Amino acid sequence: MKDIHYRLPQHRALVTELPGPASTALTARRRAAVAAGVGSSVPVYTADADGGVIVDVDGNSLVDLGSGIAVTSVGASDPAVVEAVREQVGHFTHTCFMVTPYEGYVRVAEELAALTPGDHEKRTVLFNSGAEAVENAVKVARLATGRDAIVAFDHAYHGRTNLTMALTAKSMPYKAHFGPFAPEVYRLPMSYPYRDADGLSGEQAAQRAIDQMEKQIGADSLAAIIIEPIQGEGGFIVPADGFLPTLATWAREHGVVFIADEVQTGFCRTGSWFASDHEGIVPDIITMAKGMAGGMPLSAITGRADLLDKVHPGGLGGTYGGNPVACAAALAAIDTMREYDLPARARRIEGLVLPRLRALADEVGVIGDIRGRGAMLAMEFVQPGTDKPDPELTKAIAAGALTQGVIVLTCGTYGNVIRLLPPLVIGDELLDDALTVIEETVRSLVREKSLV
Ligand code: PLZ
Repeated sequence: MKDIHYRLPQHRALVTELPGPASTALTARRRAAVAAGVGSSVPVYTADADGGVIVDVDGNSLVDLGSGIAVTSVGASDPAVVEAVREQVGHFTHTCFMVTPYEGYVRVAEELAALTPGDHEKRTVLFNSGAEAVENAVKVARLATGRDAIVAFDHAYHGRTNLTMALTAKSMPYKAHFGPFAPEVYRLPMSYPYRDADGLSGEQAAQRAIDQMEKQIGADSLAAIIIEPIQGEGGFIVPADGFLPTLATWAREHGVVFIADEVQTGFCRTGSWFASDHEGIVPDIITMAKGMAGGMPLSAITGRADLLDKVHPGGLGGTYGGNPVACAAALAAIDTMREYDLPARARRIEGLVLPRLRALADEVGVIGDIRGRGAMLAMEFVQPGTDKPDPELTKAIAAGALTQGVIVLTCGTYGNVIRLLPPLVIGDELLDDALTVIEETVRSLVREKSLV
C-alpha cells in the first residue's frame, strides 16, 4: 500500500483540558450569535486538520474517528485536493453550469458513470448537498414513472429538507414540530438482523416489505424505493444478505425505480467504491455526496440514461450545483482514492478494528452487536443481559473518549450506537492508539456504573 505523507504530526497530544480556554471563549461568542438549533457533537473549535488528526484552537491534537460525518475520507487537507482547489479559484469560482458551462462538471459526470455499479448507459446531475441529491432522485423517479408513491424504511436517514424529512424515520431531532411533511411517502420494515426475530433471512425480510408494498400501496402506484445499502444515522444497520437483491429484483419486475442512497456509504467507505457493490446490486439511480469531493460541498445523482433523460430540458438544476471549485476537488479526491487504493485501506481498517471490537464485546456485557463494513463500523450498547438500548452509556463513552482526545460519533434510532468513521488515510498507529482509548473508556465506565 502506497505510503501517505502527512503535513501535521499524526499523534494524540493534549495541552489543555477539553475544551480548552480558546474553545470555551468561542462557545460563549457562538451562543450569542449562532442559533441554538444548530448542535455540535464536540465543543472544541478546529484550527487545522490533516490525515487522522484535528488540531484545535488551544493546540490540542485530537484523533478524528468521525471524518466530519464520513466526509473527509481522503483527509481534510489532502494535498491533491488543496492544489486543485487553489488552481481552480485562481481562474473562476463560479459561472453557473446552467449559464456558461465548464469541463470540470462534465469530467465528474464521466467519472461517476465509470465508478458507479453497472455498465449500462448513465447520466449524472450535480448538486450541493446529500438532501438535494435525494430530492432530485425522487423528482426524476416520479416524472419517469408517472407515479407518486415513494417507499422508505424504518431507521432511514435521507436529509432535513421537507421531502427528505418525510423520508427520514427518526422524529427527534430531525422532524419533531417541523411538519407537515410531504405526502405519498410510505415507511416499511427494514432488515435489522440484531433486532429481527431469530432466523429471519434477508429474503424473508424483503418479502415482508414486498407484501406491504403490494397490499398497501400497489406496485403500479409506486414510483421508487429509496434505501441506504448500510443505514448510517439509523445505526450502521447492515441488512441481512439477500434483502437488498430481493427488493431490487422485485422493483425491476414492477417498473419501480430502485434508488440507493449512498451519500454516507459511497466512495470507498465500506471497502469498495460503493456499498451496492458488495451484493452486486445495480441501482437505477444512486445518490452521492460526502466523501466524493474531499470536504467541498458537492452531491450527485447518477442513473439510467433512459430515466434521467426523460426530464425536460431545464427541469433539473440550481445556481450552485456542480460548482467548479467543488468539481475540481472531486476530481482530485477521486484521483487520491485510486492512487492510494482507498477501498483496500478501508478493508484494512476493518481488519484492524473488528477483532478489537469483538474482543471488547466478549469481555464486557454491554455490547449487543458489532457490525459494519470497511471503515464504517459500529457497536450497539445495551443493558447487560438484555437487548434494551443504553443511550446514556453510549453518550458517556463518546464524552469519555473525547476527554482523552478521541473524537467518536454516536448514532442510531435509540441513540445507543458508537460509530467509527475514520478518514481512510489514517495511519495504523494512530488508529491503534484511538482504539485503546475507546477500550479503556468502555471498561472504566462499565466498572464505574457496575454494569455486569
Ligand atoms: N442521505 C444516507 O447520511 C447525511 C446528517 C447529519 P446532507 N447524513 C449526516 C445531520 O444531523 O444533519 C445524509 C445521509 C444519507 C442523505 C444525507 C443528507 O445529506 O448533505 O446532510 O444534506
